[in-house]
Amino acid sequence: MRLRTARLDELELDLVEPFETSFGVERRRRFLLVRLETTDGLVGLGECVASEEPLYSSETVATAREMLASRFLPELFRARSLDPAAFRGAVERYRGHRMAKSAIETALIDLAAQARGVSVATYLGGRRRRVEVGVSVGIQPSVPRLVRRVGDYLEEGYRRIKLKVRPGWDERPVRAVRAAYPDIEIWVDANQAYSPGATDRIRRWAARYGVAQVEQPFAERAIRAHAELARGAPFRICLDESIVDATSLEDALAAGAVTSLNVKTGRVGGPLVGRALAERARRARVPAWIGGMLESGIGRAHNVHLASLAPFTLPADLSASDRYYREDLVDPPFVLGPGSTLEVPRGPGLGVELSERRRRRALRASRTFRR
Ligand code: OSB
Ligand code: MG
Repeated sequence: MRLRTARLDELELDLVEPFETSFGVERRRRFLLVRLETTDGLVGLGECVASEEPLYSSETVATAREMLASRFLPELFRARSLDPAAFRGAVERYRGHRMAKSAIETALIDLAAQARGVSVATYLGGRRRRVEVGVSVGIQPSVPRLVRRVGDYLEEGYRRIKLKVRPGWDERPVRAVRAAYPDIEIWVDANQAYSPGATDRIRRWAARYGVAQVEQPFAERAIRAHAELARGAPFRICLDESIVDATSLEDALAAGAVTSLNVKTGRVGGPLVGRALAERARRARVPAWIGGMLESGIGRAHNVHLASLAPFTLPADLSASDRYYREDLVDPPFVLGPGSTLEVPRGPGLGVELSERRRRRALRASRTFRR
């Protein structure tokens, strides 16, 4: 099996509502889709989670497009095999650009699973048929609006609520949500918005309102500050942006800075590394879970397959398609099932179909590469 063509689509989808975090507001998502077609007619798909602006991380749609076109796709055309692990090895010497690498690795995993006639989940070693999920709720225009929004999601069936927080939008909204819903599981995510001086205040309000998990309050490199907050805390400290590879996880574990691991395949360079990090965390008794980047159905499908693996024990940031987009790119769309779960598609490969009509409608640019 060799690569015949690679296509890089740039798509744009409107979000059903703006998503506000400590680093900005997103109203639509512009992203790259990688489509690999083999000489024997198989098609593998991968989504790149880089955003237009370098706010969550330094990668952007433009840097990913450039690295895919000039380095990673040429590397793949030269390769003697389309094995995902072989590709990983071939691009390891290029530093960073993990989201771009992951877009190809996911497409290769889709191909490899199809070649074996199994689902991506089975290919990766996943056994669950349904994965538990929650919802990530952006910063809202007012506290009453937030409480209503959370109420809507609970009514839809989501059981775990993650609130985006930042200085000035933390204690008040968390207190109000806790007062309105005394028994729900509340997580918060600050996307690096606090300075270490805020440690005592965060510890106080998070403990008082029964927050189960505080995600990435401090800067990506601030391992000591996260360890300080974790000391004796009655909630988990989750690292997202800080963990980009095996070394950063090892250092965070040794420092006691991480008691919950968010795995995003884009951030760590692909599902193979993501799986290894979750297994490493499990040996340290640190639970892992799958994070989200507002993916379309292609990226979501990859994430749902990965979430079916044993070490991912906490509910994922993977909501139903209609929480993000009016019309998802895939058929069938993801819908919320019993017990706040999404069903793992049965495959082969991703087990969902890319709608050609909706792809065309969302398409802004496209480039095809041939051997
Ligand atoms: O930090 O988890 C994050 C979305 C974009 C960028 C960063 C994050 C998020 C989310 C959304 O929290 C999770 C989802 O896709 O539902
Ligand atoms: Mg996060």
